[in-house]
Amino acid sequence: MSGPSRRTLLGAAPVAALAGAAAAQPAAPAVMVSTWDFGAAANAAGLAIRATGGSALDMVEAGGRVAEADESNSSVGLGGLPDRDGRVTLDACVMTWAGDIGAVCALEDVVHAVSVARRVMEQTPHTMLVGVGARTFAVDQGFETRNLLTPRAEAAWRDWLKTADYAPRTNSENTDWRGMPGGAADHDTIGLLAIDAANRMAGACTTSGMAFKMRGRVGDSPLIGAGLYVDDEVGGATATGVGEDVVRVAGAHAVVEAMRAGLDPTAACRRVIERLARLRGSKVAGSQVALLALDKQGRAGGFALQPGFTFAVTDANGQTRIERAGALFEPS
Ligand code: SD4
Repeated sequence: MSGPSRRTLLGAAPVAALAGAAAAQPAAPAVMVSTWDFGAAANAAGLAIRATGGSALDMVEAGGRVAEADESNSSVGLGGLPDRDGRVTLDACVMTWAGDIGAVCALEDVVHAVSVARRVMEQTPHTMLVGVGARTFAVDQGFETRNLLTPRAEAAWRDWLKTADYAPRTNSENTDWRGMPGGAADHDTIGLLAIDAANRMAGACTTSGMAFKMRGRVGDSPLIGAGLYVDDEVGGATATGVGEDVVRVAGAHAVVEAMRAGLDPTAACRRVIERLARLRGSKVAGSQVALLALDKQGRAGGFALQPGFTFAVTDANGQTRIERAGALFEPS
């Protein structure tokens, strides 16, 4: 992948430019960031909500819903690739400036997992619901059910069954994955962080998880502290990539704590990626983990194990740029 996907360039104006990891121009403070090229469309939805007085929570929920409704992306919501039993199961969470949190894991038959996670936060005494209980709750709350397995995702699953080789592919979010739906515009987990007009931050993360995972497997995305963390005094962080490795370092929380200690978002993400590499050595040599952070000053930054991680950064005027994160295993 050498630039933003064609769909991003065509479909999500105004995307200013693909900035290098060390972009020279001073950027306006960001008010919303999201993972991957796909984040541009999500940020546009979030900024529209912000302009009408919506909260940071409304912004990230709106952005997450864009990704969930887009059946051309193969790992969020509708059209997500299934587990190895052919079931699409969704994981999502939200976190607000006030430390309110909600999450769902292994949710089936409901497109907008991020909204169900929000409802868990707002309507229950709990912070997480899983599996059948999450689905029952969603139905009780009035969410519609439908089959999330699209013909393309089913075909990809049937193709995968021929080898049943479980091998997560680096940067499948942005790159062609032969035999997979989505092609050049394929995307994966979306993590979102936003600051509203009242200067409050919230975050969300939503995914169908790793393609062809074991039934019942949950990654980092719905886990507060791993896939997402927000601290309104400092900033927030979110993660994408191989969830098992994100969880090992409590990725998002570790990034926020590094920012609290004084690092800027890029350096904070880098510190946690380096920590993961020290911890796991050659075991992460072939995997992708990418971290994205936004601090309360509106500085955005990311860092990854492998090159290829991109993220969308949007300012208060709605101007979006796609940035390419630096990586630990950047070829020299
Ligand atoms: C997971 N972190 O379920 C997710 C997958 C992902 O980009 O982010 N892919 O492990």
